[in-house]
Amino acid sequence: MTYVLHNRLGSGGFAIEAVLELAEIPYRLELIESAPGSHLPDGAAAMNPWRQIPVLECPDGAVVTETAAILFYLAEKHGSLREGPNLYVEDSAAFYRWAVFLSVNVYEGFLRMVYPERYLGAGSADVSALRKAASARIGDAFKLIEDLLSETQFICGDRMSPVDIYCAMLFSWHRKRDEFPRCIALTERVARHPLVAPVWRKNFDHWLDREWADG
Ligand SMILES: N[C@@H](CCC(=O)N[C@@H](CS)C(=O)NCC(=O)O)C(=O)O
Repeated sequence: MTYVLHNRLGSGGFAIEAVLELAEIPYRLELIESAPGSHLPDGAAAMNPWRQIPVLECPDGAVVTETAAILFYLAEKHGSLREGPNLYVEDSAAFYRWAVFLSVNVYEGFLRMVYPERYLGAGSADVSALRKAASARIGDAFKLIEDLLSETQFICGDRMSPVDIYCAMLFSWHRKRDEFPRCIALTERVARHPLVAPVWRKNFDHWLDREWADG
């Protein structure tokens, strides 16, 4: 049995698929037919009661959800995520720290923007205030990453790690990019990597800016 990655095009499973490619780990992709930004169909609850993707089914039958947890799990099982030719974790404290940081502050922020009804009390109409605050908070988080990238080329050092792939995906979803030139450069490096570019195009070309992967 091999890994089975459940995703839908344009969604968070991109980061896992790109990492599996870079780490040269065999997997099968199961795509859910659903538009990015919509709710997942009822059947999704069978694999993850929280009804979110990505979901990774492992060869031993384990099921892992939550993007950061999937990255940690794969890094524990496969040296090619930590010390491989395409991915390298120079600083494991940074790896754990920034992967969780991205999950709780950035990914969760996007969910506030996309699914505001989940975060507002019943009857509240202040969707635009919530979206504005979430976008500002996401910007604050990217400012920290931007500052970090003034010292190293990538988030965990001078080599690309799984956390860079995760960050590039999230940054490509952010609309206010001009003040983050280092995050732009990081995203371009990730999107244009020969092993990542086909996955990037497959996921994002139809609804996000094309320029990242076209280089
Ligand atoms: N905390 C989760 C968030 C995953 C997530 O929000 N996935 C989105 C797709 S990008 C999703 O499943 N959306 C459907 C929904 O929330 O109903 C993670 O880090 O993996």
